[in-house]
Amino acid sequence: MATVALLGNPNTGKTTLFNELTDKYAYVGNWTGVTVDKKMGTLRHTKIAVVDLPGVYSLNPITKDESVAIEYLLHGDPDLILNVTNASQLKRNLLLTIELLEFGTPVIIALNMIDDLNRTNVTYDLPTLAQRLHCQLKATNARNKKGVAQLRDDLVASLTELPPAAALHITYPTLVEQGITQAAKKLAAEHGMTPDFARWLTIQFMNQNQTIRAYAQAHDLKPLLQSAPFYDAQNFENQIFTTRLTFIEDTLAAARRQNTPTSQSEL
Ligand code: GDP
Ligand code: K
Ligand code: MG
Repeated sequence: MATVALLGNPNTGKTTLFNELTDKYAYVGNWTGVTVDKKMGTLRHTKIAVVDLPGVYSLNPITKDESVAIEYLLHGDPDLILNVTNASQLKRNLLLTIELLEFGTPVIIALNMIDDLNRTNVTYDLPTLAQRLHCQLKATNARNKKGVAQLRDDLVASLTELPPAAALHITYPTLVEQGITQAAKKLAAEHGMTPDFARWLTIQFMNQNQTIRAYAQAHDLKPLLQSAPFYDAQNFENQIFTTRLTFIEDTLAAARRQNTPTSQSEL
């Protein structure tokens, strides 16, 4: 049975959306040894499982609560990620989105709280965002149940009909990029990983993700990753962060439009 995982920053409306998308749910505790509950349900009128996870700002966990998201990606094997965002705070929200898009599992973005954005004079052209981010986006107002039925249909369609989009590949600064590419190639060849997962893992490892460091240790990947020529690259984390932020700013600038009284008015 297919599984959809809800992931996003705290307070973006994940649980509200989860409640609107599902018709029955249960709490499942103590999952992979983490004491935080995750909430599981089934997508209305389907047998597709939906999982609500604690909100995070990045996949690099600081607390145990925050590690649930990345543990779920590593071990939960979701078929589709529903990335719930606050449409008025995309610049910050898309930092997590990039980490999810790099992971390689298909992503649909809910631009939730679209009612708040509609009260400003800014709107976004969804086809432009979709093209730049390599994924579908849907505007929703989970509190007023607007856009939720369409989102549900999109989730079903992308699990049953549509070919999955390729993972997002942001090109990082030259030395960092060369290092990532080289280590990811070796990981894929020597450890049977998909190229997308190998690339994602390398980036997360170099970005000091402690969960991924432990994963690399457990799977004996550390020597390979630490032998990469960029291992001592100065300010690796800074370069990754800055490149992602520039990508987000360019993406939002390309998609930004002046709001008119009629645009998206039904939401
Ligand atoms: P979570 O932390 O991501 O699970 O977020 P919640 O589902 O708990 O929602 C946080 C708050 O945002 C609650 O007060 C919700 O009622 C509110 N909320 C959720 N979706 C929307 C929306 O689309 N528009 C508005 N205005 N508020 C929303
Ligand atoms: K909350
Ligand atoms: Mg919640």
